[in-house]
Amino acid sequence: MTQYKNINGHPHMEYVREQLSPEQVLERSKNFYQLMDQRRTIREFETTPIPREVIDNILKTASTAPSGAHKQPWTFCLISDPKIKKKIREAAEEEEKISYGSRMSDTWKNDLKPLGTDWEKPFLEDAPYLIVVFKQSYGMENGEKIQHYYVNESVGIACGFLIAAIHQAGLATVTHTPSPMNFLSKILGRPSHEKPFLLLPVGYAKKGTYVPDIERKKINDFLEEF
Ligand code: IYR
Repeated sequence: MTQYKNINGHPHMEYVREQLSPEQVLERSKNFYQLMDQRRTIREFETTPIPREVIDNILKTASTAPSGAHKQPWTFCLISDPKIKKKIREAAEEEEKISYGSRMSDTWKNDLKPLGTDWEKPFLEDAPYLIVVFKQSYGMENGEKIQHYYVNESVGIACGFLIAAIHQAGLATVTHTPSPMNFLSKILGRPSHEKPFLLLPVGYAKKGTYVPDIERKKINDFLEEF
């Protein structure tokens, strides 16, 4: 039976944790690491449809993320309409052409060379779904402003959960950040308190696609222990 008590006049319920042996904890930590270590950023997708229920599960997973004062300061826009995907691709490529042509420094472009990126973004039409994540600088309820906290941190964590859920389901994505991104607010008709944060195409990785042969930092290279 779930136990309840009041704290500051608000209902709290007892948190019952899963009972696992130390061996099970070790096994689960290892399995999850091995799964996540297989994740790669994918830039070429199959057009194969994905059941809507899968996408809903992925989105619901993202929305389990912790957030400042539990304000959940995010809106996820889900796009499958080919006409809107085309509009987004055209607008993104227009910006990216300028970025790669003149806005990005030579150092930046050099840093991207190993990844093989360019201004062309066919994945914005090929992937069956696009998810555009908006951060809410503040909330709006019945015409009233609601204060939000740690918005970037909260939305960033939700995006991390989203990317993990996409990978865990056997699907792929790329964290696309066309800059500037305000065309997304216009195309999707978002209110002014919402700002575009990240664009993620979701689909199956294209058969025969290639990813850069890069290494991840080893634990001793990113960990400082005290
Ligand atoms: N937004 C551009 C450029 C780009 C920037 C970084 I930093 C990357 O890691 C990858 C790409 C694009 O999406 O191509």
